[in-house]
Amino acid sequence: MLTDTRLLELYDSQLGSRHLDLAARELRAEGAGFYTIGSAGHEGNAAVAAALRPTDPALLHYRSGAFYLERARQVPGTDPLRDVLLGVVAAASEPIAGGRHKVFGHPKLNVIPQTSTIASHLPRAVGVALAVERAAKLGVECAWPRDSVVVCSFGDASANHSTAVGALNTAAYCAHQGLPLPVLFVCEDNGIGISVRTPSGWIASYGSRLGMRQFTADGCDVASAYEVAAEAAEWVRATRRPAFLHLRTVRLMGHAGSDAEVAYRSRAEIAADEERDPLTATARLLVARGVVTEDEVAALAEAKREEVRAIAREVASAARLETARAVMASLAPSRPAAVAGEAVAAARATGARPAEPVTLAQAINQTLADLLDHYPEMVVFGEDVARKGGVYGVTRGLLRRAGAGRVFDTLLDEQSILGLALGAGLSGLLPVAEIQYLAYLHNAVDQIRGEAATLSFFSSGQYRNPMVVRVAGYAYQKGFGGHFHNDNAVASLRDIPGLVVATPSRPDDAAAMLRTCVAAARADGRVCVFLEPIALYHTRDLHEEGDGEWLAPIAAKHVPIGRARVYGSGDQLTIVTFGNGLHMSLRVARRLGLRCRVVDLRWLSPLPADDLLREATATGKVLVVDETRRSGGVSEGVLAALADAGFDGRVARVTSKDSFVPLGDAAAHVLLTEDEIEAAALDLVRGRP
Ligand SMILES: Cc1ncc(C[n+]2csc(CCOP(=O)(O)OP(=O)(O)O)c2C)c(N)n1
Ligand SMILES: [Mg+2]
Repeated sequence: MLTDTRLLELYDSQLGSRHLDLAARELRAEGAGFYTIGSAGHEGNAAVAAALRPTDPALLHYRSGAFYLERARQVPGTDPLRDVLLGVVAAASEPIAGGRHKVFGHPKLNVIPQTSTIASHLPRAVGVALAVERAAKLGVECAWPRDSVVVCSFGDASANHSTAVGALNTAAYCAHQGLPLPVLFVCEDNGIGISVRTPSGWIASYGSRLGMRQFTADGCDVASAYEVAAEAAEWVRATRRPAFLHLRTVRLMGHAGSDAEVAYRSRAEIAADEERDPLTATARLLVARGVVTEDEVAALAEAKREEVRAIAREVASAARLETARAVMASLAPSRPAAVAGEAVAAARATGARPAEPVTLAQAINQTLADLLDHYPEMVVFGEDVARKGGVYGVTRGLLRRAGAGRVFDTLLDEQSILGLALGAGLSGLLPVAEIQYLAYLHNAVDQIRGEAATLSFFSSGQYRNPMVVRVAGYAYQKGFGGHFHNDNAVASLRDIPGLVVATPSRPDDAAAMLRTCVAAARADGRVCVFLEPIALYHTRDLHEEGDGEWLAPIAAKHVPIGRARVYGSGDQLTIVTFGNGLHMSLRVARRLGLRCRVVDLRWLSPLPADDLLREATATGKVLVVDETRRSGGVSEGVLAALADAGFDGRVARVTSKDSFVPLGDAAAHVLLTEDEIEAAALDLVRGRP
């Protein structure tokens, strides 16, 4: 049971949270604040913080203000009221996002900042919980204590998002198999999502529908909520199983400052919520227990109002982010020398490899094996990667080599695979996840776009989720699989700030580039997508059958991010390409007998702009050979890079069509062909338009 002192402290957190909401609206009215979504009515979540330890990683709902304050009480030297207000005014000195967003987050409090994309943090929460246990099993260092409980809160409407449903299902799936997964899901149920009501009883059985232990607490009664939350937290801590805490709350003061809820809620409904105001309930309890008098309780509220207002006045004029450079400083730390050092060390540690030439698939496979040997914290996972060794055999033998704790099959859900990488990277593991086909990345891409790539940005680099996501992609599978095994859509990756997109074409590059990506993840916390051309996995020859020119030995070297590779030094034409385009372009160049140089970009993001310009200028004629689509494809970026750099030579491009790829031989009608490359090359060299 909560002691009188603790009850008074929880009341203090609840009051602080409410007055932060009010101050945020005042700051908005004065034109100094930019965020008015508050926690009013949800202040019972202070009880959840009280039931947990400050070392338990927390991924919080945007209404978990009282949780944040109550947790900060447990950590000396923090100033949570100021933190939140600095966030509201987007001050550069705000301790987590540095003025980039208003979020609850603090490394000292183990509160990991979240995006505004509702439910997108649940897959990561599952990943963190799995990582806590996995790190212990592997004997590698973890960011959180061995007996942590991961807490993850969200709203009742958010519980319906497929991302939430997927993550909850993954948690239940793990528990069903006896895999330890210490996560406490807390649904802060105010019965509504902006203006849409949640059907009565929907959340009451949510966790139990999944076979999860469900706890129910009245968030408007902080004392009883604490009892339930403490029981739930202890149950998760002891059993290492996931649980679902249904915290019944009300929503006061509308969805946000700008929301006139009278438009969609009756006055009676609004009044009924006000009747259940959790602050009034705690005040009544304090008086009933004889801890304070009615006058004293009112004085406490007034004092808190003054305290918060005084800080609000101070922060209203705090310095904001002044330049693009300041805003972007935390996007993606990049220390090329450190990355090179890391990659070279990993390559050296491998020892000498027989200089026998291998295929692209073998090169990736052997490099993964070497890296698993070198990094005890590295884990490799995805659909079918372990027992089967991947659809194309790229991960074959890794399970036997590194064991089931480090190489494992996941369930069939790309959001969960990426969420696992997000949580694992954050917790200290080095995740190398696989997405089976590029076409299946798209339904989960927000886990890279919204989550992975923004964590450093929204935490001023204080949190990071290093990861390498291997994706099998591109077309040319001789008509097999249709669009879904031949997808060539890369636009949704190329515009993600800070994301590294690597695409190896040849075996030797694949090995070196994979080492670089893993090194960039480890040294700089980078998020790297490693896009592998399926059609080249087992390719051996280049010009003629049996020439073996697409095989190469794995050399112990590293490739800097954003550096191209150039074939030939001809002065007639520069062909710029990547992926399957390299194989086609080298063949065309030989057939035509032109004096060509062929540039393999190798990195689609960041593009190798310097190498590109140098090689373009060398001939003055550039043909971009791009197997992706004409619109939104890579060639647009290449042309723009040349134009930006002031290249004034001739430029042309050949691409695949703006189409999905059909099944069978019809695929050839929409995919870029060697004939098209040949014709365009000749036109450019002969000076035809
Ligand atoms: C993926 C996504 N879709 C839509 C929104 C816009 N949005 C913000 S909050 C919200 C309602 C959430 O309701 P609930 O989960 O019940 O949380 P509450 O605000 O009631 O605490 C919506 C639709 C969003 N942030 N993210
Ligand atoms: Mg709600």
